Amino acid sequence: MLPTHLAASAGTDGVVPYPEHCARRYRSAGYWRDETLQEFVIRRSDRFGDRTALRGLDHHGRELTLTYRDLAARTARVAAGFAHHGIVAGDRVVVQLPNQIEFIEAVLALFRLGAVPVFALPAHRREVAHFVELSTAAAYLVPAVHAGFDYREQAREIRRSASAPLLVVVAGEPAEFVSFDSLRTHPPAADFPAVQPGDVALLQLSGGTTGVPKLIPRTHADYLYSITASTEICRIDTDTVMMITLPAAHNFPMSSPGWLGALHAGGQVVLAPDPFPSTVFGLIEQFAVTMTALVPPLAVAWLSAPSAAAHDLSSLRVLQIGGAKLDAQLARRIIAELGCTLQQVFGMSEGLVNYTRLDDPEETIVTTQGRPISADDELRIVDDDGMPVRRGESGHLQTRGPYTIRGYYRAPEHNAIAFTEDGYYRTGDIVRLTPAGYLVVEGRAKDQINRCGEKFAAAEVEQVLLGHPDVRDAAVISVPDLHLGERSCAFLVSSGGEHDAPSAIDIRRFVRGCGLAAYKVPDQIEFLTALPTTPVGKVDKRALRDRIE
Ligand code: OOB
Repeated sequence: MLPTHLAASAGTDGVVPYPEHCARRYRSAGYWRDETLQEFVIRRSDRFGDRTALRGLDHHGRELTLTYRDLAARTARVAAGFAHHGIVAGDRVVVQLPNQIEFIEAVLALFRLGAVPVFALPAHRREVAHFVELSTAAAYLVPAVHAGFDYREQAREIRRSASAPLLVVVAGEPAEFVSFDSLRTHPPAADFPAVQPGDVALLQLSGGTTGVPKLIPRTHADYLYSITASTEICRIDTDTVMMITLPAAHNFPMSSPGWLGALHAGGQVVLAPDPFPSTVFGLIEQFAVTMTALVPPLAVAWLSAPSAAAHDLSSLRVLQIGGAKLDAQLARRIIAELGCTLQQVFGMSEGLVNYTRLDDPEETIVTTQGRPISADDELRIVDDDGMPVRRGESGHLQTRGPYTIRGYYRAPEHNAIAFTEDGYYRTGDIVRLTPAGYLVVEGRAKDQINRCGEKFAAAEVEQVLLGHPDVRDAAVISVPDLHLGERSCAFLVSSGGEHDAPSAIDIRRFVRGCGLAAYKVPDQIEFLTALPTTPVGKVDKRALRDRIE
């Protein structure tokens, strides 16, 4: 019999392991090391002690600067606080905090305990109940009120419907819940049961291509490899000042190389509470920020902001752009107008990350989405029948490697579709390879919307729309958009005929009322008498796209 804390571990249950011969190879090649995120903060503190680790606002709105030593001390207390409330190694804890000090503290404390953070975005609403259920979470961590939304109310609802007891911790006025501040009052715990490098360290969110987002189990060894290799590629060191502009819970600003990479290398992390020029330009100037990561629509907003000229942005050395396709013309403008090195990043929370290298020729940086981190990232580009295309031709990207998952968490049926029999992840992206081995993203085969870098499955919104009493049929597609990159457009067939169709406002209110994250509410709504179909009777989304164009 396993001790209880190991039996409950996310490392064994619902996770598709790497085949043993691959694991052996990744270890012997030095990718997977005998290191875990559990010791991360202690080792960094031993090495970088009094250097500044983190700047940002806490939930009181106070501006804090923490050294590596401060961060380790806080983490030890918060970990002890979680343990006091019964959280043990292997427990899943849904974390839904904005870019504030408590987010980093909580995540590092959970790693310390060997507990497994599940990363929700602040924008998620009814999705969170699903994450809690699917991960059988032991705890849920929220702000009190953020951007006008009371997360305690959401926690109450989730707790009412949850099938197991749920500890709720609030960074802010806690009401009937446990306050995050109280976790910090615990005497620091010296030790917790050791986790293994192959155990699951965290659960990331997938954009989703079907009904609801899937959870992505990343192990200590694979995640640390992607982080440390990324710090080398991006030349992160103690001089790096990394601003976290995107939500810190997203895989890109967390690990590519992100805040974990900056902390690993002894750099500084600056948390931006929001990504808008009015906030971030001041932070860049004040803290001499050297690097940050954006999605393309934000880069557009930065370039067109009148306040750019009023700030000294000259400290910015590298601007990473990823999460959605960057147009070559925009890429050229970024280089010319911001005067920094551009780095394109084509990555996915499931694993594979591609970077243009900092010393690549400008043409490569502008026109490609980079090449993989690892010599052992295996890429396969296939046609619709699964046959490899000729080199240089475009096709579906499949991948496996030392930091790409072999399956979603507790999702055997979906895994049978999303992964090939020989363990490749079907990315759903259409790409081609340049002669130099760089990837160019040409499009997407998956039925997903990538709005401002935030992805969601068309099917998730379609299901909600079909719940409207006056909607008989629904199809959601993505439409190119100047400001958002892509916007969503819902084509609806009303049950009462075209003249009795509900209004767009009514539809939007309905979708919001069902509790979907705001970014999933259709940007555009069109009514049709019937949806076009393909010869086999499926909704013809291509015809819908043509209609819009
Ligand atoms: C990142 O991760 P996810 O999981 O939010 O989204 C992954 C998907 C990719 O499969 C692709 O469809 C799209 O987002 N994508 C891009 C892209 N980067 C991501 N499409 C075109 N060009 C790009 N540069 O978005 C992510 C994770 C780690 C690092 C960077 C991005």
